[in-house]
Amino acid sequence: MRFDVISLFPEMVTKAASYGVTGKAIENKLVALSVWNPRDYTHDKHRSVDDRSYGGGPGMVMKYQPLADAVDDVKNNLKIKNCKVICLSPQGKPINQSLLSATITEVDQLILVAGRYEGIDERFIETVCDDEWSLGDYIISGGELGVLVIIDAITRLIPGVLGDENSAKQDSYSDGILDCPHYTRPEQLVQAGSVPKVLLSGNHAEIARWRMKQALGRTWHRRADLLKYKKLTAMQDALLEEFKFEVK
Ligand code: 9D3
Repeated sequence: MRFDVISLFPEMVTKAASYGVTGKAIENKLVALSVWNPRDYTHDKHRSVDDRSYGGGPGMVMKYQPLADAVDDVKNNLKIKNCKVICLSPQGKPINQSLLSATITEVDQLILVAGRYEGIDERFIETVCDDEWSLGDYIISGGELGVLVIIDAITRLIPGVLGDENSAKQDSYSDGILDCPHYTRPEQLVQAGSVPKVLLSGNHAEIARWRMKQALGRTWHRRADLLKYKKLTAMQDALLEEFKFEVK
């Protein structure tokens, strides 16, 4: 997978992506990341990437031409067949795991356009972008953090990126439900209590059963919306019923 990011703050993207799982994946050439600054595609003496909004009102709008020329440059340089241009904005469709896993099967290159200011000239979104994505219903200051979230989440899905220990299988095993609680040493904390007994039992079947029950129970408590369309196995149904009964 290749990520080509169009951003006015290139270092925000390259620096943040250089840590942890994404950083290793880049080092190991499992993903490629380049960032392109729209300011490098301006021709006026002030190198303007934004201008006032037609119709008036506060805030500046990102100009069509520097963004379109940056995207053209990426496409002409690399000529990758299965490429999508995605722009990040509060008006986009909210991303989720299934949108991202569908994307990785369809595409070898993502061109991610990070908006700044009040937004991007709508004609760029209509004619250059294939889709418009959002992080969700809250306001942040620009698209870069959205770009980083997408790069991180997609990189985790690439075979060979995660070790066997915390593999993508582990992630998808608990697909659509919340994770169970976790504990580490010491066994007892005077201020905070002790570790659930079953986890010390060495009975792996009982432990797996307890973990699934806790995962289902807290999903029911905290995120009932996730269970609404989720098909549970007969075993999961029984475990959740047990959990609910014990709560009452
Ligand atoms: C007054 C209207 N605002 C739009 C709802 C102005 C505005 C706020 C923030 C315009 C652009 C931005 C910058 N945000 C993003 O570029 C952004 C974003 C977000 O704010 N929330 C969730 N996902 C994303 S992805 C990019």
